[in-house]
Amino acid sequence: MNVHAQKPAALIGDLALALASGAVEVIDLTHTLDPDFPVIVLPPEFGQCARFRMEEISAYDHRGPAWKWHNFTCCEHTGTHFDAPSHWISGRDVPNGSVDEIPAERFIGPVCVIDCSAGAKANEDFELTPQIIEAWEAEHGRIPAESWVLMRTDWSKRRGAEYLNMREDGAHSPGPTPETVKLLVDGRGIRGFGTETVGTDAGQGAHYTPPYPAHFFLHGAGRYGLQCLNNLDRLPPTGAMLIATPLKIRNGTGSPLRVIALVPSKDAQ
Ligand code: 23J
Ligand code: MN
Repeated sequence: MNVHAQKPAALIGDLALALASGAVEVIDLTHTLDPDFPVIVLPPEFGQCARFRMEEISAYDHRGPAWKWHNFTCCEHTGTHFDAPSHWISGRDVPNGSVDEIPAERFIGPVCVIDCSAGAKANEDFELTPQIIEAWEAEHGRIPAESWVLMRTDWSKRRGAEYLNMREDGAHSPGPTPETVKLLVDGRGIRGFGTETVGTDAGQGAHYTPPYPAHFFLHGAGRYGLQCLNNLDRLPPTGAMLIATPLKIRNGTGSPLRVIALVPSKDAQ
C-alpha cells in the first residue's frame, strides 16, 4: 500500500465530506436512454441491436390508480453502455466474463482522458495511435495499471445522422488502431477503454487486422469497454475516479448503465 495512504476509515469520511461540500464533484457521463438515441447498425446480413423502447403500464389511472410505471426493452448494447469480455469471441472463455460475474471492485477505478477532439474534428476517421499515447504520457505521466482510458472526441455533441455518420461503405467515426489497443492492454494493463462513439472501435474498424481490434484485444484479455459516453470534456486528463456498474444480467454481454466520475472541483483546489 502507498505510504501516503490515509487509514481507510478516515479516507471514506473525508471523501463523504468532500462530496457534501462540493470539493469533489460528481460528473454524469451518461446519455439519456431514449428511443431516438442511435444504436450501432451492422451490415444487413447480421442480427441487429434493438433501440430502447418503453411502454406505459399505468399512469395513476384505471390500470393503476395510485401509481405510474413502464415496461422497457432494449439491446444490452443500447445507449451509454458497458461491454463485458463475453461480448467477443476472443473473450468467450475468460473467467467471470459476463456482467453478472465481474467482481464489483472492478467497476471503480482511476481515469486517464486522452483528448482527441481536435483530431476528430479535422478527420472523422481519426485514429488514436501509440504515438499519441506516448505524447500524452510525456505530459501527464505513465498510464497506471487498472485505469480506465477514455478517448475524448466530442462525438457526444453530435445529433441525429451525424452521430453514426453512415455512408455507403459503413460508419465513419474515430477509434484506436490495433497497435494502440495492444499497447494499452499488454503494455499498460488498463482496466478498460471508453469512447463517445457507438463502439470502442472506429466506424471503419472492421477493416483492421484483426477486425474490431478494440473488442478483440480488450475482451480477449478480460478488459472492459464503455461506449456512448457523454461529457468527457468536463474531465481532467488525470485525477478523476470512474464508477461504472452494469446491470447484473445473468450471462449478460453488456448493459446500459449510469456512468459517473468523481472529480476534484476547480473552485476548491
Ligand atoms: C457487435 C458487433 C460489432 C460491434 C459491436 C457489437 C459494438 O460496437 C458494441 O456495441 O459492442 S463494433
Ligand atoms: Mn457494446
